[in-house]
Amino acid sequence: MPANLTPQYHAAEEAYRRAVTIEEKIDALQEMLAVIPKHKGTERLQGDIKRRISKLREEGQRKSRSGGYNPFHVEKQGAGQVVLVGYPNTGKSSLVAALTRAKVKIADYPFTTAVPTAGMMPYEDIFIQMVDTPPLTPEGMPPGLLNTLRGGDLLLLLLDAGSSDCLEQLEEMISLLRGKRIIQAQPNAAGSEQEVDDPHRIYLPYLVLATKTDQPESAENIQIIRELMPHLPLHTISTKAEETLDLLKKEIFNTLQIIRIYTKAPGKPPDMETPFVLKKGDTVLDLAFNIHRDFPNRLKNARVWGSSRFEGQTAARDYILADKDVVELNV
Ligand SMILES: Nc1nc2c(ncn2[C@@H]2O[C@H](COP(=O)(O)OP(=O)(O)OP(=O)(O)O)[C@@H](O)[C@H]2O)c(=O)[nH]1
Ligand SMILES: [Mg+2]
Repeated sequence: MPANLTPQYHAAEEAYRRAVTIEEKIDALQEMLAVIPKHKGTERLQGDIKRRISKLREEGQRKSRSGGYNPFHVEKQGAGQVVLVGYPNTGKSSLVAALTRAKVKIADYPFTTAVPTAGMMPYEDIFIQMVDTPPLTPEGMPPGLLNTLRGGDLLLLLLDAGSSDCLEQLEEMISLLRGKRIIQAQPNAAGSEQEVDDPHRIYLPYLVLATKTDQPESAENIQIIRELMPHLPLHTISTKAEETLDLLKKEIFNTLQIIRIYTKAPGKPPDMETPFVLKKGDTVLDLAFNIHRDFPNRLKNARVWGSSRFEGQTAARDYILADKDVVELNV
């Protein structure tokens, strides 16, 4: 008998495939079970889903009994999580050391880093989390790293611009990450539609960093990459040149698509110390949600300084905020 699976079922199945943690997997499987058409044709599939749920539950219980420590799970902190990825010796740990206070090991031999290590990078008045990772190889990636990458908000693909096989490494790395459906295909040409690998998938944004540009061979390699892949989001850095790191920080902030909002109480000066960090496109209502779950119910109106036409303009709940706006929420 044909199973006649519905779009809701396929959506839940897709969520299952995307799920990273045990909890997310169980949630998605339960949803699949809830929406699966209940007839003889799906009995085996229903049994299979139930078995998978109970196996995951056992796994979860085992993990929590043993403390559940997973070094490849990096708890998110700060305004965004940026995960570095690349072949051995490309300078991942050096970059994290240059941008944060994380204690990472740097060495001129490969496979120095064994597990992810996170540090916080100050950017103006916020902190962005930078995650150093163990290296990729042409054969693939260490078990667990896939989950670290999927958890990030932005990937930095590092490439040793001074090495003779850097173009090969770049192509292999992109094809490996595309194969794992973490990043999407390159745009074909300026302004053209992006090739869609899978419309249901959430791909991570990424920047390609050509590192060690203080090395003489790097200029030629970078020129070749620029000619061959003109649409690659390519940036060049050297941990020995502070100005390249400053530009990188700005680029990371822009690519994360976040905005900082400062709040003020009526009749009081704004708190310019600790901004709320929201996503580009977020509204007054999103800000209210961020402050307190039931704030939106009590919200009467808001006043905005910064992006509004005039200072202190009254703004509706759906007013789209901009970076560095000051907002007064009135209840
Ligand atoms: N000249 C130069 N050397 C660099 C730069 N960045 C890193 N290096 C050197 O490159 C070597 C490898 O650096 P790491 O930061 O350990 O590289 P990694 O990518 O973390 O290496 P794995 O942990 O093995 O994957 C070290 O000898 C660094 O000193 C740079 O910008 N310029
Ligand atoms: Mg390292």
